[in-house]
Amino acid sequence: MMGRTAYTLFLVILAFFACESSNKSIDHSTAHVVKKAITVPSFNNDSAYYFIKKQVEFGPRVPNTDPHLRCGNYLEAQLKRFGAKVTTQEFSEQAYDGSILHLKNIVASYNLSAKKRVLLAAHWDTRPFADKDFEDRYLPIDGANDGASGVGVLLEVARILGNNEMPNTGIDIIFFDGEDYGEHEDIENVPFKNGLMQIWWCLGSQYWAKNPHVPGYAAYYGIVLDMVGGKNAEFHKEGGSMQFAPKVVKRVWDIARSLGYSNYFVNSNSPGITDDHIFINRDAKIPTIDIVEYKPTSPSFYFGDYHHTHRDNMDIIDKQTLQAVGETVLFTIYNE
Ligand code: AHN
Ligand code: ZN
Repeated sequence: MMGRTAYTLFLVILAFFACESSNKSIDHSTAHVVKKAITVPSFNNDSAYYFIKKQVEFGPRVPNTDPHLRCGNYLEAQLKRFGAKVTTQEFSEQAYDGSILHLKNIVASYNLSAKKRVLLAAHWDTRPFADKDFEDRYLPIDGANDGASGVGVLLEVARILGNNEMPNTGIDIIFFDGEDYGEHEDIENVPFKNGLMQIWWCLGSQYWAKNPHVPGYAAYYGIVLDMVGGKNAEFHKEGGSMQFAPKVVKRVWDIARSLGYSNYFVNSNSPGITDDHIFINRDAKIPTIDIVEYKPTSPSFYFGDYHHTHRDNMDIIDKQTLQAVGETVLFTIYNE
């Protein structure tokens, strides 16, 4: 892997040659605009792993429970510690079972003066049951991968942003609530709401996309992380991402390949999935991709076999996967 110093040097040399070659064909008095070489800081997978473990230790982060409340406060406090401007959105939504969920989206903003912004997101709530398990199918899960992994990687990105030179763009990190409160597998007829078809998943992103934390908020593009910590995970080019943001998919997959992570960021397509990126694309109109473990080769309907079971715990979290995802995201935002 290229070290920090080597990478900066590489950029400087690249800039030098860029000027050299153009000098041959054009007037020497022409001023050259060379983008300032910013060193991409290193991603610490131990740190990301620790942030995942911390979340899991609160207990399942199911809306309307104490672990959910306490974990939300922890996330806010961490982001403030890492120098972000933190905005929260508290709102209530009806769930598929008629209960009212008290939800909170948490937004961390960096480089406030930058007009060109990139959005990074993950969901911080966890599934209230293990409906794809064979046992205890009505007990909540740890959600180490489904939930905590994306947040863990982005907390590490926030820590890095707070301690290093900023990228050229502004960065907004959003932790969405209420993503995983969709109907239990046993429910045969998905309930309607006010006579209308309703998607009971992704309640936080659905709310934010219609009520952004800053009125008229715009971003150049967005990246959602979901289930990004599994051992030997494969990320395929997901249908919704390809429909709404094919250029962003290409850019991220190209960067992953240049870093040697083609075994994780596989050059293959997978079907679309209902996840937070869909609403960011559809309602907030920000081209957004989903980096999600959802693979055509999986025997359990595209998902990993831990998905929505009690096996989704710290045992399946792998630091090498976290490194591949974290480094790819960091290089993407620092090269904008
Ligand atoms: C559906 O299963 C419809 N959506 C999955 C989105 C999801 C759930 N991501 C993580 N957990
Ligand atoms: Zn889930």
